[in-house]
Amino acid sequence: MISFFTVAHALHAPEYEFYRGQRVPCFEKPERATYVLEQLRARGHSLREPDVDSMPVLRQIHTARYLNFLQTAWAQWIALDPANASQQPFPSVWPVRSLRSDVQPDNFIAQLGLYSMDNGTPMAAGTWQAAKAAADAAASAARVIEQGERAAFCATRPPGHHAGQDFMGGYCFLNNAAVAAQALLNQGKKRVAILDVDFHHGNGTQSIFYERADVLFVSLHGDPRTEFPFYLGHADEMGAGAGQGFNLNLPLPAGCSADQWFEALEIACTRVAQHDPQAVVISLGLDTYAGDPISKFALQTPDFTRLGRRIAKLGLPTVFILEGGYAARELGLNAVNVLEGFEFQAKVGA
Ligand code: SP5
Ligand code: ZN
Repeated sequence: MISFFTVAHALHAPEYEFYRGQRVPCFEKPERATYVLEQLRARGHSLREPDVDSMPVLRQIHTARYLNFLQTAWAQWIALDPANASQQPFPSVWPVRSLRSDVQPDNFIAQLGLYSMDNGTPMAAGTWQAAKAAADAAASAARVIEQGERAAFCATRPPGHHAGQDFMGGYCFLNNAAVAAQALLNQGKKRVAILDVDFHHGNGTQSIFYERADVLFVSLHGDPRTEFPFYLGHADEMGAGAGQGFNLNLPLPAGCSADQWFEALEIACTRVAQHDPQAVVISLGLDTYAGDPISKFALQTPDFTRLGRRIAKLGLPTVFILEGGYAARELGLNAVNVLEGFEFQAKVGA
């Protein structure tokens, strides 16, 4: 399968995030992509640069004022004080219930709060360029599917599934999985499914498609009662309006076994098949790995091969998009195991 990669990811390299009030090194770091690239090369996978401009699709997924903010954020930050070039901006105030989010403040930090769900999504000088390149990869992956490829993988960062229509969060800025799904629909496909297997609930993707029946969203993840993103991802969220019944959340207790996880995957895949989609997008978070430093599931490296095989059994054109996964060194191994499990099963037949 074709894997999309670009060195532009490295332009997003903030130094630190906050943990219990302290600055700690970022978990979502450039080495993540490097290790995936190394494994792809070592195991003979073909690599391609993104070659589709995602801007038209980004405008279908995100609001104009949010896209404008992201593109101009760093310049605004530097304009406040040239010394800010070596500092990271963080939001400090948010428009929660009863405060207005319809009026964009002039103050940059207030804008940052308006467009952020957390203080855990640091920006750097090249964040827009890196996030845009990852979205371009998602659009490029959709195009090769249109051209007849069975599957494609985006070995990209920053991730995307926490980013909503008009906000960043959880290390995410642009929703790459949503871009892939929308690009597949733009080709004339009538129904697409997104299967999100990241440890964390893909709140951004869910909310983008919550009132739509053309994109089914299915997610298995750590129970939001105890796990990030905390405020979305419960089992009773089933879609609204035209999208009623087209959202399925399978929250699992932190610390659950790999067996329990694969049982939930079976339910997820059954629902995807029932949707009868013309393509599936996999939000491929690998933070379900037992050795992940911020997550609490128990998958081992061979389990990722099994995951790839189960996805192939759906028998659908498939776009894989890298989301989380913070055991950087093992990330490459686990990611490529999913791809090779998929390819093996696709070859022997569903
Ligand atoms: C894409 C993705 O996986 N985003 C996850 C965002 C999680 N943000 C909260 C991180 C909290 C880190 N806690 C550190 C625990 C160290 N023991
Ligand atoms: Zn995650």
